[in-house]
Amino acid sequence: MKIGIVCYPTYGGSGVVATELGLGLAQKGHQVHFITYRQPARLTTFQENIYYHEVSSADNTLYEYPPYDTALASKLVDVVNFENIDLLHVHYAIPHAAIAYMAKKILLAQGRYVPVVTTLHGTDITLVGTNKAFAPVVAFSINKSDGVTAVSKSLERQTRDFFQIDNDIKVIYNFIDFQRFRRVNKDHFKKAIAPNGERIIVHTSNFRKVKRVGDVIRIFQKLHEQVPSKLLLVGDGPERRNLEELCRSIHLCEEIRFLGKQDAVEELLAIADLFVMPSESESFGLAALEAMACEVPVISTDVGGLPEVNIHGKTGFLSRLGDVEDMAANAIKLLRDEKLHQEFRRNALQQAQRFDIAHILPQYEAYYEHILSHKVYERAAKSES
Ligand code: GMT
Repeated sequence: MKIGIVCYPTYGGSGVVATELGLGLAQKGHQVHFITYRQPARLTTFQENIYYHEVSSADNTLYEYPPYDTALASKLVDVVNFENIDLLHVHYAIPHAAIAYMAKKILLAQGRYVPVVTTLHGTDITLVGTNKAFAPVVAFSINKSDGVTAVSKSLERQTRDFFQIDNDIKVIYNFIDFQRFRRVNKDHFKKAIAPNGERIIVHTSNFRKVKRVGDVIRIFQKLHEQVPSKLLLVGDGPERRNLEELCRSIHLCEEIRFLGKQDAVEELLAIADLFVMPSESESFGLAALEAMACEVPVISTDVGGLPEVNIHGKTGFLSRLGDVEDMAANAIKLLRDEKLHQEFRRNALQQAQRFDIAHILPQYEAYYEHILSHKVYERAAKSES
């Protein structure tokens, strides 16, 4: 198959999933064309069957906002025609599914039908989606997609709750590549971070408000009173400054390290004893899955798709949003009981294996085949003409 992938090329979960999916499909012999405004963060080396088409908005002083939507739609039309793309897979309802719809209509006017599969990742539905002003565009783009997938059952439910959806939504979970995310021995590194055998707690995110990194620090503060430990904060984002202030105000700067954006997250997870994700909203929680694949138990909230990934009392613990006391108590319980901790480590790996890319990738392939199959394809083409 020749597949065009549109995504945000940043470090965020949706960009990671889209890029890893494309790389996996290319390894299986499909031809994959990434169409984005920047080279995706995880698309670093040359790979057979992978193509990259950069979308550049016109640099025109006439406009306050460069017309990205028009630039992307034009690029899609061009790439689909020139590369003979069979199917477009766009990640995020807005703006990508909406733009893909425009490209599809233009191509249709030229006598060519290209089906569009949209994957919903969360923020487009739960946060942006709740902004009423965007709702008509989100609902329209979902309903007009030839196929729609969501990364968890929870996200599928929320999408139906928020919007008037008359299209099918197939749940295809996010996945993990065990070639990369697995526990490896990094003892020398662990010694450098925790010279006295302290426990290592890790949090990774883009430090947006919704991630509640302040709660991570509060949980750590309570844990640190009882268990010698260090906290590694990986990532960067709008809350960073406030978080640094918080660390200073509670005098824990020596114990908490801000590591910024890291490419080799798996090396940090290899030395972690616990991963903390106290998010306010999380459609799936890919970062938690990455931790679990490295045998790191997870302390998280019970929001969104997190209970589908982190199993309470088995791979970690779930708490209500904002319940810092409970999350800290769970962390202490786990880190004080070595037998329990080891058991949770094993369970975390076992649960992560359910999301092995080797199981999930064929689900996408089968879904593409289904969309391309005559029945679905012709019906959609008819309704669009
Ligand atoms: O969580 C973020 O801020 C990034 C966001 C994104 O769009 O990249 O992540 C969303 O998609 C990920 C991949 O499907 C999910 O693992 C995250 O749970 C989801 N984030 C939210 O729902 C807040």
